[in-house]
Amino acid sequence: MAVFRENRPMLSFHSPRHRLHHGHELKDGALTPSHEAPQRAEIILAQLRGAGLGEVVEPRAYDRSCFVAAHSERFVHFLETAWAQWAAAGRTHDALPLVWPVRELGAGAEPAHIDGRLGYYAMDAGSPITAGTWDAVRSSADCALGAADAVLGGMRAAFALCRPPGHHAGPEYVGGYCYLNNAAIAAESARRHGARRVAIVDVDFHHGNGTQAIFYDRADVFFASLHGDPQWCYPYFSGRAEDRGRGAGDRCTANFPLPPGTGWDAYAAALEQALAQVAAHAADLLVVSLGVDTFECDPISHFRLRSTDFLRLGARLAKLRMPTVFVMEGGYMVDAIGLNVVNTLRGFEDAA
Ligand code: FKS
Ligand code: ZN
Repeated sequence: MAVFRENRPMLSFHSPRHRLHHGHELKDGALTPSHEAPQRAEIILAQLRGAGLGEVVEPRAYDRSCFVAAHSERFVHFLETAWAQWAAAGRTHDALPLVWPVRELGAGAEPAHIDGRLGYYAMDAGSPITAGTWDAVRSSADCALGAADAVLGGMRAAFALCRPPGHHAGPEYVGGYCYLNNAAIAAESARRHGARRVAIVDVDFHHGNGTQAIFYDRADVFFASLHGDPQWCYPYFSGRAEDRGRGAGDRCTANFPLPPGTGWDAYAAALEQALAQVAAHAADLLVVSLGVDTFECDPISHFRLRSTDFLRLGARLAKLRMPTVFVMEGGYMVDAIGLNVVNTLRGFEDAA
């Protein structure tokens, strides 16, 4: 049973540098400003400040070795250098991949040309790289590391207002608006600072394929995800109930694919099962990949949670009685994104 050394309200982490990243995505074949836009974080921040949930602070800058803990060295080097190489080739629009090493094309050696490197380190064309992307991405991971430090230092809970999000980013690839896997970086940091076991619960509408991949072989980090069934929902190629971990990590991954149209009752039933497994794993620290794109009005997702359901979600997570790091992932209905995030945190705090 975890012991909380402090009983102060939660602490939140936010960096204004997220604004340096504002890219485009291919939507129905046309290049348009991404749904993953700066106003998402601005609206969450405004609601958070008005909610009386504790202080919002800027994280310190962490060393790149904290990112390499969850990703490969060469991948982090790619993120650091991609824009400069793209710009040196005379390009001015967002850097996007257009060719991928699928199946027998294999994952041979990393090409030298920027077009080859972009495809080598991406699962899709959903993570544009712009001039300010790397700065924003680093600041997002810093938020997750700051929140992990706060909880490791004895706080009951902390919220990392990460932007861009992270849970689709794998050991060596970007994808689905994600670059560095903030939740995985927080979990790794917790492990390195003394947590023997960590549990990650991913409640974003989309499967956290990147987080799953990073810990798939490991027993020290348990990963559970509730998400839209990949038969019908992005990222299509991961998140099946049969995928339960490998080797030492066998049974340390739990996936709950749910049909489009899922509302609170069916969602809550799956959540019970997921959290029973989290409790059985007896972790020292909980990381919640918090996406609020499960909201009924989300423009790109297909669950039907209401704003008040997020209060219940938060309260149920609090019942685990674990030190908890909330890491922001998705949510695209900007009119409600702040309310839905704050409701989750308030539900947690009120039940704590
Ligand atoms: C469906 C197109 C799907 C990509 C969706 C990415 C979702 C990202 C996310 C994250 F948390 F990472 F931000 N496009 N018509 O919400 O999972
Ligand atoms: Zn999502």
